[in-house]
Amino acid sequence: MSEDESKGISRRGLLGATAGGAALMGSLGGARLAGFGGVAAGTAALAAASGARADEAAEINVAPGDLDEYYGFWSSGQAGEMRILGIPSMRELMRVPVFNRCSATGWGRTNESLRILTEKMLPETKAFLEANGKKVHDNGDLHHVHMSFTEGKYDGRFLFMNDKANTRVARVRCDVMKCDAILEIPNARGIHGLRPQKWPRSNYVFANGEDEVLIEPIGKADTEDGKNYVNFFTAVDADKWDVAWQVMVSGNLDNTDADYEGKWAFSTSYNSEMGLTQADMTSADMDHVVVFNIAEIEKGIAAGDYKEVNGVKVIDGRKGQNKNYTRYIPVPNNPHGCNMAPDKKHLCVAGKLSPTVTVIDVTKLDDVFYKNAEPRSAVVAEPELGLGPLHTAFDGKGNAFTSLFLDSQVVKWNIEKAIAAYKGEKVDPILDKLDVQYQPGHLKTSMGETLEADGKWLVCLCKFSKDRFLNVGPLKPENDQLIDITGDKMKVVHDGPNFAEPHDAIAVHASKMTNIRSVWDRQDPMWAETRKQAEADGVNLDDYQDKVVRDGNKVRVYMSSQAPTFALDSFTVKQGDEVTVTITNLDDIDDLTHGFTLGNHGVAMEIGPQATSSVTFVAAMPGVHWYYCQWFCHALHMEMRGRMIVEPTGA
Ligand code: K7E
Ligand code: CUA
Ligand code: CA
Repeated sequence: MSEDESKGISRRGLLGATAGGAALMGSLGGARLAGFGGVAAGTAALAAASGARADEAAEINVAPGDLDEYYGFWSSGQAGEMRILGIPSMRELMRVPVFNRCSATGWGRTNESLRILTEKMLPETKAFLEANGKKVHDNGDLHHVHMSFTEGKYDGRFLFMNDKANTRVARVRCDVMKCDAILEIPNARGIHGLRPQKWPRSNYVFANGEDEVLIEPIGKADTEDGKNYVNFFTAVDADKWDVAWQVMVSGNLDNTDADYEGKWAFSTSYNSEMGLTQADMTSADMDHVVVFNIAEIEKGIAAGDYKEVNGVKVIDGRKGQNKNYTRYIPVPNNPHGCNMAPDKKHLCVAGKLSPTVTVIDVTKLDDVFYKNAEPRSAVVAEPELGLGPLHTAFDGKGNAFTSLFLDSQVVKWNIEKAIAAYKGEKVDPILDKLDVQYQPGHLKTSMGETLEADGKWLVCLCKFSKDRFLNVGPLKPENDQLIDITGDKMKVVHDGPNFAEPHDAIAVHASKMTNIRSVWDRQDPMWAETRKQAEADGVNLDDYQDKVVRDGNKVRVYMSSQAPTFALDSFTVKQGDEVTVTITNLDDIDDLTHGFTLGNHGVAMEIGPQATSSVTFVAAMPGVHWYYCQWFCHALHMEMRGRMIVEPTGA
C-alpha cells in the first residue's frame, strides 16, 4: 500500500493548506487549550472558536483534581505494552508492561514476571532463546486490547491482548492491572486479530493467525507453492489461558469479532489467494470473511472429528469440507476491520482496497449454514464510503463511523439507510465526513463495542501526525484524536501525541471498573512460587524479614521494606554465587511503592504496597555494590539503600 499511502499523505498535505484545513485549525486551537489547562479561558475559547455550546465544551474539560469519565485501554503496537489513558482528558495514566521489558517495574527481569513470560512458551522457542543467551523475547507487537464480557457488557475482570510479532496472547488482571498469563500459540503464526466471546460470557478469546504456515516440514513441501500453506483460527480458554481448539482455514486471517449471541465468530481474510508475495495477495477482486459456527465446532471436537497437531485439537474448516464448521462469504478486495454493531445484528467489514464496507446480517447466517443459501445472501448493504476504509465503530443509535485511511477522514453513516440504498432506494447513507490528522487506522467509540454503546466520544488513532506537533526528528509521534460525536456533526476536540504505535483502544466507563485495588492482597497468586520457597527457608513473607539463606552456591536473601528502610543494611555473598533477593513491601498505604535497584547489575524491580518481588542474578563482580530504592517513597528515600558485599573467590 506504500505508493497509495504516499499519495494520500501529499493529498492531505495540500488539504491542510486550504480553507478546510484552516477552519479545522480554528476550532482546534481552543480545544487544545481546554484539554491542557482546564482553565476557564480555554473553555471559552473552545466555545467561541467552534461554536460549541458552553455545557458541551465543559464536558471536554477535566479540571485539575477531577477524574475522567472513561478508562481508555490502549495497545502500543511494537512498543509491546498496554497503556491506560483517561477519556476525555486523554492524559496517560499508566503503562502496563506485557510483551516488552520494563526498566521501571522489572517486568521481564523479576522471577515472578519471568514465570508468566515463560510458563506457556513453546519448547522450540525456549531452546531458540537459550541458544541466543536469553530467557524471553525483548519485543512484542501488541495490536488489540479487549475487555472480558458478561452478556454483551464489559465486566471489569480481564483485558486480553495479542502479540503479532511472537505469536502470543496475554491476559491482564483488571484488579491490579498486571499481566498474569501469557500463552504462545502452537501451529499458528503471527496472531493478529483478537476478540473475546461476548455471550454468555468470555469463555473464549478468539485469535487469528495472519501469517501462513507450511504444512509439511521444510524439504518435504515446495516452499514456493501457496497451496502448501494453511492458517489457523484459535479459540483460547479465557479462564485456563490454554488453547481450547483450533480451526484450519483457507486463506489467511486478519481481524476478528464475535456476535452478541455466542453463535458466531468472524474473521476477515485479505489473502484468500494464498499468495506468498504482495502482488499475489492483492490479485483477486474478492477475498472473504470466514464465519465460524461455535456450537458445530464444539460438537465436532466432542465427536472426535479433529486431528491432534502439537497437542492441539484441530478441526478442518477449509473450503470444500461440506461440514458446518465454517462458511466463506465473498467480500471485496483485501478487507481489514471486522466490527459487530451493538444492534446485535450487523457485522461491518471494511474493504481497505475497496471503497466499501460490507454489512452482513448475522440473523441470515442460519440459512447459509443449514439451508444452503448463497453465502452472499447474508450481505444486506455495501455502501461506498471513501478511500481506504479500515475500521468501524458504533454509537448505539444506528450509526457507524468508519476510518478512511487514504482519505484521512472519518465517515459517519447510517446502517438502516445503507440497507435501504442497497435495496435500490434513493437514499444517501453518509451523514457526515470529518478530516482527521492523518491517515487513521482504528477508531473507537465510548462503550461502542458493547450493548452499552453510548455515542459520546470517538477516539481516532491516526498513524501520522505530520505538522500537528513540534518537530521531534524523523520519527514522529502518532496522533490519537478525540472527537465529540454527540451532535449531528463530528468535532475534533483534542490532539493526542502517542508513541509507537497504538493500533487499537477501547473506552470503558469508569463505573465498570469496580474490582480495581490500591494495595495488593498478601496472598496474591503472583508470588505463590516465591512464597513456597520462603516457607521452605523458614521465612514468613507476611512478617518482618532479614534473613540470608545459603544453599550450596545459591544464596537467598529475604528482606522486608518499610519506608524509608530495607530490613538489611548489607548482606555478604561470594563471587560466583547465584543470588536471589526477595523483598516484601510491608507498607499498606495507597501509592507507597518501593523499588530495589542493584547498582551496575542491570537489576531493578517495583514492589507495590503489600507486594512481594524477587530477582535472581549471579554475583560475578567482587566488591561492594550498593542497592537502593528507586521509587520515591519518603523524605529519606535517597537514604533507603544498602550494600551487597561480594567476596572474591579464594578470599
Ligand atoms: Cu493495524 Cu487492528 Cu493490527 Cu487495523 S490493525 S489499522
Ligand atoms: Cu522506598 Cu524509595
Ligand atoms: Ca486479496
